[in-house]
Amino acid sequence: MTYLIAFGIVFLLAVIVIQIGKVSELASKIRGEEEVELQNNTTQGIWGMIFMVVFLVGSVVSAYYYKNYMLGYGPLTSASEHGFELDSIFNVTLIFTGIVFVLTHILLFWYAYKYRQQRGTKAIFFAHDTKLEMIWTAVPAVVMTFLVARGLVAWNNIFPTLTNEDKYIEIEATGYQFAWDIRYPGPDGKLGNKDFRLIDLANNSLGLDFTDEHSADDIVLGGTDKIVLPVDTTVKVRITAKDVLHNFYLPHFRVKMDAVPGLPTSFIFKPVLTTKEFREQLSQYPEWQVPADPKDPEGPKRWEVFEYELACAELCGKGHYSMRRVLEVVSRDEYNAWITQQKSFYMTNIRNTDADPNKGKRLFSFEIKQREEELKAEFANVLSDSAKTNIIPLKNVFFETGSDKLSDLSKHELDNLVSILKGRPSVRVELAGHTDNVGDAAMNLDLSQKRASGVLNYLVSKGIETGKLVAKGYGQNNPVDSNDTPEGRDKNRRTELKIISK
Ligand SMILES: [Cu+2]
Repeated sequence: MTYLIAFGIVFLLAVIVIQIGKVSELASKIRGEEEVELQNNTTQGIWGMIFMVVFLVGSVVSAYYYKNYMLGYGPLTSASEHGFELDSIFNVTLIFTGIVFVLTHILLFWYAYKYRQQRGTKAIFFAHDTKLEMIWTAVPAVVMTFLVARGLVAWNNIFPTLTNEDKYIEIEATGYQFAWDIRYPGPDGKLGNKDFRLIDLANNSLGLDFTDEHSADDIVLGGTDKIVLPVDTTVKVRITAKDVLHNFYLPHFRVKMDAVPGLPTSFIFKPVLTTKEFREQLSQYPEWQVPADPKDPEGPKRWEVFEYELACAELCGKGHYSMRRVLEVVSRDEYNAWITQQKSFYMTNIRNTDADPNKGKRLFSFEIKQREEELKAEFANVLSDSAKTNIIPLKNVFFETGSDKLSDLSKHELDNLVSILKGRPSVRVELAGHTDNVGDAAMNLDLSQKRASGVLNYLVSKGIETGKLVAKGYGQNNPVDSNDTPEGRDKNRRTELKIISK
């Protein structure tokens, strides 16, 4: 029905145009054709001039009226250091193109009016004018050279070569249909390796190489988590994509860079205004003092709910809009507090699962360090007067299956233990071996005794006096969990340390 009506309207309009044409044809026949054409030319020339004035005044007035809604003006000044320079380049370009814009429009309509066909005038014909050609080639060339040179200088300032001495944070943004994965380096400050061949959508969607220590402590922010960055700190963003072209766009920071599958790009910027400071800046402007939700006039104002945002500036598919992410810029202290709360992706999701290539084979230096702190704390706890237990499980002591041979990984835990025991010369401990209930009870008892002795021998070889140590095997007699599940049996096979005297 709608199509029918639209078709009807178009048809009627065509009929009207034809009829008007017929009427003016008749009129010109009555009045003389030339007279009518001259009259038309003058009328159209005058209307053209009126249009030009309305159009130019309208352009300037609307640009002025809406200036506070445009990036770079009013409240929307840059929130990053380099953004001010970029804005000034845009302003210079706007001045040049603005002059050309106004001049060409005035000339266009003025010429159409002034040189309209009049009685007794004749158009001049010339095919070529060298001077004119030179002027209109040289002027734009000079202006363009100036703009491009300025742009190049700015580009080099925006992309400095960062050295290790520059204190900067490097994060990584991976775009895919339809979200961003944001990766932060862990405490080591370095983003680890990744490899597209390791991508496994269930466990490792970024393809992180978990055998790289730098990857093992990396933090990955999921699809909707707020991105947090510290103020006054240089941030380098590595930008990649997994499927199609995306674009990493932080409008308030004047950061915009394509995210290209297979071709990593990057951007360097330094936020200079925290989210709070930017909101305060917005609160000075009437446009931002209105309620954020027009249906709730008592609710928070627009400036109060403002958030910096990351958008994908590439039409990458039908869920494109959902790539929006909130970014919060906070003080450095707040950032440090936030980042220490974030958990390593590997340690939280992968470590010691079947997807872990390091399971039982390797401990990372940060794990060893962390375990050292833990062991010290556990020791301090069992030696304190308020201690509720005198047992410390030696979590990282492992043996080869069915044997009393200590695995290499155990040495880290035992070396830590040696240094703690050396610092507490009065302490005597029992090393207790336990097994699960698989196999013969007598053999388990024997194995647990051998394993406890193995630990004792290792400690003695590192300089602990034999008199301070007792090794005792308990076999399968003291389970701490059910022997019916593999996880339970895993827990029951253990070596413990018991304080005999403080
Ligand atoms: Cu996208």
